[in-house]
Amino acid sequence: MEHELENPWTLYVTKQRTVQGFEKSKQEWEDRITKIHTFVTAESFWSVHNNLRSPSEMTNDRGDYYLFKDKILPEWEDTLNVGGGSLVLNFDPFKADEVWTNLQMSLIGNVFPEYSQFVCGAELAIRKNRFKIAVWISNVDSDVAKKLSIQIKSVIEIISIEFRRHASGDKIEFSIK
Ligand code: M7G
Repeated sequence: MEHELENPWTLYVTKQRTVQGFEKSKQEWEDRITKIHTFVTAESFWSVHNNLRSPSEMTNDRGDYYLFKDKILPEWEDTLNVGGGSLVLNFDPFKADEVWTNLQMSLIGNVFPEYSQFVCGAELAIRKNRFKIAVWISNVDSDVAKKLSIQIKSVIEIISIEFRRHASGDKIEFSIK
């Protein structure tokens, strides 16, 4: 018997920018996003996951994966992302594979049920010699974002979590060690 997920989740990849140096519109961003698959069962998630290269095998690449709830696009402009932000996980780079796998597993497995309604998706950005892993959340109070961060930190081996609203540039709203 297959295990149905609480929510369908969709995995996307992005194509890299062809032109550097100026802000891209929503349409241009959407043109860079390609949908890989929508998962409704844990088994279908694993069958795709097991066939993708892990972050540690992509250290010379550049690209992004987004695993988002089915009805939410991985873009700041989506209604559920407006006012929201990213909980950016800070971790030992040698643990990138397990952090990314465990984060995806805990989201699709609904490990944070009190906060799952505020979770929009997860992002893995691969840049030369650097990874960024983040959870995108909707427009919630700092306090809710902090409580979710503490739960994430209790199940995933990370060093700290920082919260940045999409619209606030690089400003850190809080950091939890
Ligand atoms: P990147 O390659 O992710 O940047 O591109 P990095 O190398 O600094 O990590 C970042 C650029 O992608 C932004 O400056 C935007 O032009 C575009 N971009 C990224 N996201 C997540 C969005 C989005 O949600 N909406 C729009 N319109 N553009 C985005």
